[in-house]
Amino acid sequence: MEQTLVLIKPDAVERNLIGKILSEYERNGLKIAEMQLLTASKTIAAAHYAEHEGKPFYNELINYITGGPLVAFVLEGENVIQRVRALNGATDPKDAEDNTIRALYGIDLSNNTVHASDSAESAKKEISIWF
Ligand code: 3AN
Repeated sequence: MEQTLVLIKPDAVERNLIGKILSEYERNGLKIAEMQLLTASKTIAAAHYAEHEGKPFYNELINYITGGPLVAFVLEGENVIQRVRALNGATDPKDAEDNTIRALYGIDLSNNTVHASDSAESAKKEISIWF
């Protein structure tokens, strides 16, 4: 069964949105295979966002993702990578399609509430970083 790595990011945990966001995935038939609540270390954050190193928003991204507790989990199901990206919506909440998680709960491009792997290759890499 295909797997993907999802984060409920610090902005969402702070606003007590864990249950609402998990229920979006669960009511779409996706199964939680692993899950943990943690505050990410700089090492984990740097590994997760390695592709963004050197970009103008990199330091802000690392400070944000390590700035409070988040929920990291593995979801599984048929075509789960594409399905979770669709449920999350566009990266920038102002561009996110109606009723997607980022349209419902996202604040801005930095505080965009959730992360999900964008390919089978990144899912494999990200699952090994977080679990
Ligand atoms: P996604 O999380 O949808 O795969 P990526 O990988 O392009 O998006 O970006 C990773 C994270 O970096 C985004 N979730 C967002 O928080 C942040 N980000 C991306 N582009 C920008 C930008 N231009 N300015 C500030 N933050 C950004």
